[in-house]
Amino acid sequence: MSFELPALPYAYDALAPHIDAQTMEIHHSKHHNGYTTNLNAAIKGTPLEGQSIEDILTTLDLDNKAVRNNGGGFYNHRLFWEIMSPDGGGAPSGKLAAAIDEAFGNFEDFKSAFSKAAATQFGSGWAWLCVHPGGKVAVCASANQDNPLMPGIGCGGTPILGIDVWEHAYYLNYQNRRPDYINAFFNVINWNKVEALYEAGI
Ligand code: MN3
Repeated sequence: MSFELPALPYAYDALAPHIDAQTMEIHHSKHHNGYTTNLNAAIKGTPLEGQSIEDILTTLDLDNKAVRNNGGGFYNHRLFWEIMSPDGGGAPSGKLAAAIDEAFGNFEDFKSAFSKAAATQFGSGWAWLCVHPGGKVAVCASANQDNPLMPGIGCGGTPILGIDVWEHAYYLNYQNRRPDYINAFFNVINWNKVEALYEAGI
């Protein structure tokens, strides 16, 4: 029983012009595929083999670099594909919208906080919107393929939205203009999915 690269829920060119087809194809078929293959190799024959990715990450020994990097990479990209859609954009509604308003004041201030976390993450990493027990939401960022499920990385909760700010996620189309990529990402956020993850994580 090993982890499998999940199929994208849309075509490689579906998110263009916000995220271009070549970036999506390389990102999914090379990068995500590599994390998946390397995760399987790292857990093979160990007590982690057969566990869910969530269980592996929430009990992770941060010194286990192979599982930290590749388990994080497997989980992070799987979430990333799901929370984007060619029909995305706009703003959340319902309980998630209320939680965002409570935490940030309004959607625009949330967008600013999330965008700042993504823009100022030094080097490779991710920015996240997480839900905490009781339903509060918060923004944080993590380095490399770390994510909020991992204990002790200084960014916690259950991730319901994440943006990959590794250069491989945007450099072909945006070069060094990470803020332009972050702005474009908001045009493809699948808020229906993020809301469902919020409801499941309350
Ligand atoms: Mn990536």
